[in-house]
Amino acid sequence: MKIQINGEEKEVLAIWREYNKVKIIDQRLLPHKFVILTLNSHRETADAISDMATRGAGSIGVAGGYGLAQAAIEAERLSQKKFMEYMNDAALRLVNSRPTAVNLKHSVQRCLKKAEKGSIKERIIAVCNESELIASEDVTASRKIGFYGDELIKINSRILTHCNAGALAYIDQGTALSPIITAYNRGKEVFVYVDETRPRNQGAKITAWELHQQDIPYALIVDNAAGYYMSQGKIDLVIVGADRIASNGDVANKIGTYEKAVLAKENKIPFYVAAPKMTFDSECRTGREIIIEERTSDELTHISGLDDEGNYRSIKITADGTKVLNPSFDVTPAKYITGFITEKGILHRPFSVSIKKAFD
Ligand code: RUB
Repeated sequence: MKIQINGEEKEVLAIWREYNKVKIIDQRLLPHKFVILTLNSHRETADAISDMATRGAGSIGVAGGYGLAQAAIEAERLSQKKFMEYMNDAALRLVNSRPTAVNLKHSVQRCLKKAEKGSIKERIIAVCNESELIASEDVTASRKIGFYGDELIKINSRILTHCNAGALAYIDQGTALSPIITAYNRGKEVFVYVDETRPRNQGAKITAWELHQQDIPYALIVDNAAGYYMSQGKIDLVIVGADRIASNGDVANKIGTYEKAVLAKENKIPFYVAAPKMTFDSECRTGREIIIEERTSDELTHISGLDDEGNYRSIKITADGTKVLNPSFDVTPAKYITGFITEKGILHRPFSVSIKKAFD
């Protein structure tokens, strides 16, 4: 992703590894501060995932693989038995750092498998290589999702997206934003409606910033405005990302996605989910089996940003003792989804057949 920092154009990734250190863009501070964090151990990487310093299904998947590579290096001097104990413990810690996005589990499982055979040295190399393979597969999948999704975007399309499924969520062009970026770079005029995405405002803070960096025309809207614009005939297409997709096509994504999908159907607007193979969970039959992460109350009771003096602040917006419920994701039943934009092309109904055919 190309970004402007202090007037200088730079090419950066959301996450990368330098041997036993993981580097991430601290997404909690965007768009006001651009800070690269160094994570020195797999424990720090697990904490960065649960604190959402890095976020988005793809990025936390890559972080999980890199975390396991760190764990392998940390366990270098242990016996084979102790090495595996250490790796299993690290894998559990990483997988449990966030429960909903299945990319994390898939990535950690793949890397853990590489820790099972050979000398300790061979195992470390195999785990590190697998973690890099996952990151490079994401880049390829992101580009292919852009390529296939581009065909859905007509000249002057007005597209709604929810949360952030761009370069910060999934290297290197994102999932939901990748078709939009591809279409725009091929000369199609587009306009993006960006849901703010309460409570953490990933749309307002990250998606709007990413589109701005790429000069793609957009407007930020409050979450409650999507239905209004749909009913006015101002939205032609909805594209969102996903955190876990069940075998029947039910989709877990950021809280509020379900509402947008129902509204899209009511207004006869195509609703697409852009996601790679890693986000499809063949072990999960329907959306009912997906664990929905419940996050802390301060995400609703407080709001953060810059004050008039340019200082980063968190302020309380509710009365003391306010009771909060804060599910981070919801499940959109497959019946509301027009299709999946994947690295294997667009998947159509019946999804239980097309998903199996594409990825088995
Ligand atoms: C992120 C979110 C994104 C998906 C898709 O939630 O819901 O839409 O993860 O991302 P959070 P990707 O900010 O809570 O992690 O583009 O990586 O598939």
